[in-house]
Amino acid sequence: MLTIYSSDHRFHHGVELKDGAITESFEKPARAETVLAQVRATGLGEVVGPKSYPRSSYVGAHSERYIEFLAGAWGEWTSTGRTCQALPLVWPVRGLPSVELPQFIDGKLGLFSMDAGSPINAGTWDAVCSSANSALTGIDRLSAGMRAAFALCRPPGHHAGREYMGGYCYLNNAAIAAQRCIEEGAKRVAVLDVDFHHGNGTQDIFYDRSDVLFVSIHGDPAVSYPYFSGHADERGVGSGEGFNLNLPLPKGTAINEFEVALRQAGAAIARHAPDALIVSLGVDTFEGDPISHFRLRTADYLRIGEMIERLGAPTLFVMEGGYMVDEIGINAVNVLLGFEGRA
Ligand code: OKP
Ligand code: ZN
Repeated sequence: MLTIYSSDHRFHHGVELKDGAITESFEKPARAETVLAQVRATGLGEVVGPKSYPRSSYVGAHSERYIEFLAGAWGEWTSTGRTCQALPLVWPVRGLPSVELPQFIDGKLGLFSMDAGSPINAGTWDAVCSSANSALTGIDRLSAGMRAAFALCRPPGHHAGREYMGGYCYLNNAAIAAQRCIEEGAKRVAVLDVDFHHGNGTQDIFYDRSDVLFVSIHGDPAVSYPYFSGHADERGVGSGEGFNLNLPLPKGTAINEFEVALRQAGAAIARHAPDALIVSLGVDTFEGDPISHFRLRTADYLRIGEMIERLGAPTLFVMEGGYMVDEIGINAVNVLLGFEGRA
């Protein structure tokens, strides 16, 4: 399987507010390096860099003013004399009367974010573009007839909504790829999100649309981030009603129950009969993951890959989360090996 990877991801290395203290983010450069090392060690296939794409390729999944904000945020932040990473600290929550675009960067950071989980530093925008471009390069290969490809994206994307960043995410790589696929003539696309966390951003972007089916298996939002999205009764709106399927699972879920959900997801995807399938591939469902609480084991990821292959669609895997740095490479690549029948 072809892998698309750019070392530009290293330009982004964030901080994280954890338990009230500033620490190094779990979402760190070593994650992508570990996955790449495993791609090479297993001989998964060729590794190529992403093509470059104009900024307008991100519009559609996102709004133009959000893209403009992201591209300019570091410059606006540092022009005020600050040198540390930019983080939002105020949000337009329910009841506050204005959602007008503020002029000052601190206000923009709040308007365009769901949490303080997406810090911006000098290299963030370049890294974020390389990540989205990897997904775009992957979808273009599928359009050219390739059966499957792996976009080794970092930073991840599935928490980023049409107009907001959050949860380590800035541009929604999977959604940007799905949108391009539709613009290139696909009638129907499905996005299957198997990351531990609900893909609230992807849901947000396609919630009112019937052309892109979104299916997510994740930790129950009653007890897991992002808390305010991911419940089973979120089914889509307007013509998108019935084209959003959330399958929340309890803490401690292991492969047997995960597989039941994956079969249900597969049935919904088969009914949609997509021209392409995009998999938001997070491996923070692993038993050793430091921020999640499912109980999947390394061999289980082979099985997940096999089940996804049986759906029969041209498939783009897009890397999302997974924070057990020593295992993330093996677990992610196991999905791809399982897909290729190399279990
Ligand atoms: C990104 B991805 C939990 C804090 C949650 C954000 C998690 C973002 C996960 N103590 N912080 O879906 O893997
Ligand atoms: Zn996750």
